[in-house]
Amino acid sequence: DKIDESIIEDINEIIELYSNIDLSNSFIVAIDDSKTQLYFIENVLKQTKSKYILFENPREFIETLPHSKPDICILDVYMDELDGIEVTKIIRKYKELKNTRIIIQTSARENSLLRTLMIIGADDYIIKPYSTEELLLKIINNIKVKKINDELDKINKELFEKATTDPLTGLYNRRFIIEQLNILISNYKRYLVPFAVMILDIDHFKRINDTYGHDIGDEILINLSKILKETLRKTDIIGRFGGEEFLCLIPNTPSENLPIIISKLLNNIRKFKYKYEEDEITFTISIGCCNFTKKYKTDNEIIKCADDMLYKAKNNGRNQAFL
Ligand code: GH3
Ligand code: MG
Ligand code: MG
Ligand code: MG
Repeated sequence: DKIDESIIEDINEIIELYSNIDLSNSFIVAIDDSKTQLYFIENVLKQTKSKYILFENPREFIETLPHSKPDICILDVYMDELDGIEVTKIIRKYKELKNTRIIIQTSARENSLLRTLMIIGADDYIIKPYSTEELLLKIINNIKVKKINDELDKINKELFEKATTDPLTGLYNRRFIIEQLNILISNYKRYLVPFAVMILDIDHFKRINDTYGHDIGDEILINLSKILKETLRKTDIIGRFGGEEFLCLIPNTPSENLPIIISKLLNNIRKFKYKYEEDEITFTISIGCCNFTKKYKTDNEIIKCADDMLYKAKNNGRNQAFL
């Protein structure tokens, strides 16, 4: 049915009817060097109840990035300080703003301009002069797309985490760590980027389970994971390989630095105490470590090398490393 304008005067009613979305949580930014145009846009934004900020100077807007995270940027093309094309390019450099919708307003429908807009990653355009309803329609539709894209990102992130993470410790799981190992192997073959593979295993872990129970065993695994994260670098890839065995990939570390990292790790674990009733539970680990070199062809070969070293460490009395 045709909606009679006289019946629906309140813009919010239109928004609700048309979109079923609440714009009050949306954040919209408009950048235009013309005060009159900004005033017009403000009148529309005010009625949507969204949060908004207006900028006459595009540079002042750029300074708020990427923290300000607008849902929509309404940008004028021609501005003295910095044109809408340049502003769009800057927004698109921030990966945290990849879903921010960019609506360009222009007074000419030039194909060369439209082509440029597509190339630089603008999402939409609106021809000046436009009406309140035109701008409103653009805002509502772009907010819808923004929300859908945010939702998809969230789902993807959750799926990725599920597929790559060990639920008990939050470390990477075996599958992901093997994938990463193969990436490092390719990088080594192509660019000779060095890396080391380290396998570590808790000594006599069965005793901890037998003495204190499986749940306390789990706590020890969680605490060991924390120590690994704290001791190794952010660029190191730490995974739970299975049971009480962990695999760490250490890229870009000269082999002479490996003993330093390893002794730091062994020390931090020796110092650790888990308080349980009257007891203080301690544990040790054994480590096998290998640098990747030309003599290895596959992931299995380098893992076997680290495993052989681990075996030596165990046989030599545990609580130590072989490399
Ligand atoms: P070693 O020094 O030779 O490594 O002795 P160990 O006792 O650590 O080795 P073993 O392989 O005999 O036992 C490993 C134990 O780890 C047995 C198993 O029940 C326990 N384990 C494996 N996964 C988990 C887990 O997720 N939680 C707990 N609590 N225990 C686990
Ligand atoms: Mg202008
Ligand atoms: Mg063990
Ligand atoms: Mg084991």
